[in-house]
Amino acid sequence: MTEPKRIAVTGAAGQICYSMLFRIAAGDIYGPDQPVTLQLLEITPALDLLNAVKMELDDCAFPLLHDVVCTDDPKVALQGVDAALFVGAKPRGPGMERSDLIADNGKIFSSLGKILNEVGSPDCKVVVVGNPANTNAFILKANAPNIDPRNITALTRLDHNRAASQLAAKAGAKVADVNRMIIWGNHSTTQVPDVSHATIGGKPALDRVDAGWAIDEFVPMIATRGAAVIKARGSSSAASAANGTIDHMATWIQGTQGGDWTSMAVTSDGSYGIEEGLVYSFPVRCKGGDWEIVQGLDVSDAIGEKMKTSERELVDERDTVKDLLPS
Ligand code: NAX
Repeated sequence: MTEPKRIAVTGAAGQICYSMLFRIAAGDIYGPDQPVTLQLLEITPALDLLNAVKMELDDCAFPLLHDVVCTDDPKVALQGVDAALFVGAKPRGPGMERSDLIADNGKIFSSLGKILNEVGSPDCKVVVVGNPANTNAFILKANAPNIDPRNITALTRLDHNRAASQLAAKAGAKVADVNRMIIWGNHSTTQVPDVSHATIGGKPALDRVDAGWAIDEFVPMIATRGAAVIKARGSSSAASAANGTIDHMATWIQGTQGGDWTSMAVTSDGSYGIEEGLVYSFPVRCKGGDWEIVQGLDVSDAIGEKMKTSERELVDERDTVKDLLPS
């Protein structure tokens, strides 16, 4: 039998994971021939709820699900994993500033980074979902020098999918015909959804939608879509975030198809003038379990200015958490 892949998931009793774990167990990340073991982490007060999720996983009798470990010990959850999905984080509470959230959640990620460094496999693939996702990934990376920094990423695939869907709707096209969407920057309201290179059915998307709309309406619509979902649903995106996380991992592992690309927040190598080391969302191509930033794209002044604003926000966030970064 093929050796099971071990997948750690943190915040496993939360909303996103309730939509995600069952799909991972069904083979949606590693494909239909690869067994998986889930190593699920929660804080101690949520362990009963986590055990209830395990009961339901058991009740699905997933043929690919080799084992489910439920624990409040990060060393157990992260031991020898092939992939780690860091979803667990504190939500923003009443009266809390973004900087308070960054500092609070940053502590979780510095501690988990140290433990991943100790017990994780060096080529373990990491995606950070818990917000502020890019900066949490940056903190994790700084605290886990044994893990290849190329393997530490943050989620902007939900934003990418939102952008593809809204572009298709505006153009009266099918979302399956949309390719080469880009999300640049931070997973926050400064993110830069960019249709400049997108295609619909192989032709430029800008032949089908107005360039003014693409900057003045589309950019803020995608950047505030999370808030719009909260307003409509009374709680934050869960199933679509789970889907984005699965897409992120599956594309990374199985590759981008044809001439398409995806958006992933990865460590900047200085491409497009973005400060090296920041965890910044770029268009990437994936092949053989690795990714490369798509090079040589023209960036308009309007998009370039927004990219810089998002970069500055990430620099500010990094300054807010400097105490959590090893010197
Ligand atoms: P929930 O509050 O439903 O679940 C979070 C879970 O994490 C809880 O069960 C909690 O007990 C657990 N947790 C807290 N601290 C932990 C720790 N130190 N170790 C392990 N588990 C811990 O939130 P949910 O809706 O699932 O969202 C999770 C995170 O995703 C939030 O930070 C949220 O802001 C973020 N999101 C990120 C998105 C993205 O595109 N990057 C989009 C969706 C979502 O907003």
